Amino acid sequence: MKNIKTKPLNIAVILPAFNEEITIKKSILDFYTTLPRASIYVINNNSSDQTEFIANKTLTKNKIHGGVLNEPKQGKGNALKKAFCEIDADIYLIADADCTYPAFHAFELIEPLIKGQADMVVGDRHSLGQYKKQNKRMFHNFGNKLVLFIINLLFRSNLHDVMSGFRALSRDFVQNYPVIVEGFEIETDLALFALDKGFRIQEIPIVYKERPLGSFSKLSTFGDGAKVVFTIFQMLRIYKPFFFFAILSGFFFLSGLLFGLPVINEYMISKFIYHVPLAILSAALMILSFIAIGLGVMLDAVAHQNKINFQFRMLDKALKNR
Ligand SMILES: Nc1nc2c(ncn2[C@@H]2O[C@H](COP(=O)(O)OP(=O)(O)OP(=O)(O)O)[C@@H](O)[C@H]2O)c(=O)[nH]1
Ligand SMILES: [Mg+2]
Repeated sequence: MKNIKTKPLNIAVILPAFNEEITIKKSILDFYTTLPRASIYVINNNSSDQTEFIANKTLTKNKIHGGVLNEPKQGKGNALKKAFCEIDADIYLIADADCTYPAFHAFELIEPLIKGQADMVVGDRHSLGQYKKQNKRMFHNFGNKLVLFIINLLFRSNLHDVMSGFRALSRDFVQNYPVIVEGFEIETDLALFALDKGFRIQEIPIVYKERPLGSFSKLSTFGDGAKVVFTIFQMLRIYKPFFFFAILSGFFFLSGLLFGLPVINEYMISKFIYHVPLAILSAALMILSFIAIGLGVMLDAVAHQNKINFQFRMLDKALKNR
């Protein structure tokens, strides 16, 4: 794929946009005002409105470095994949193109990366209580909190906002992050990958605004909520296999015990098994339980080895870059 060089500061502002004709111009100009030397890229995804035209016009008229990239495969994840593959920058600042994340926070987000204090800096919408106030969709707040709780529990982290669309990423992070999700699960996936691989995450409390009148959210509460839960499920299976298979094993074990107890009881009393199908079912569940825990142990070793390989690759790169 072709590499687009960003000059002169190598900061690329990435604005994924799908039908954002009402807000795209202001989004670009706000970031241009805050970071005049950054390149600004709009990643357009089959918008049927004037998004592409307005974005191109705004960038050209104001002589802003960057451009509009068109990604035919729908989804925010696909849009970011396009951006990470084609844009060469030292810092990637991602924001929505809907004016909900104030550009005046941009420097706060990239500063820890410039200083080398973090690999990912996230604009945290919750700590100032802004998201709850501005977002009128009850389930979003609940969904955010649930996902956050599970992630913090699993990774023993203390994050406040895993689903924020406003984040700055280092070049190192982007070069090592494989985008494997297509839609809005990308935010959760970014956070999980960073936690699992030991990248340094910093959160900056930010002000969050409601979408301006006339502009519409692309997020479907239940459809995208289900995808996020599925991503967590997948991540558990991949990153925490022992935990995942231990739960599965526990489930089989308890069911086996439940079906097996009457059979054992029967055998104790009459020294004979009358409920043969129940005994077979119970034995099968117990076998499944042992298979599951065995799988957990094996896959845990694989995950551990993957982590070691990943760290070696990073180390190798760092040594070569010296
Ligand atoms: N390129 C691209 N961008 C998308 C797609 N879906 C959403 N976006 C953009 O991603 C950003 C986030 O989408 P939103 O609809 O604002 O989702 P949200 O921020 O979770 O929801 P709100 O709280 O309503 O703002 C916006 O800039 C969208 O235009 C897509 O399929 N492709
Ligand atoms: Mg938004």
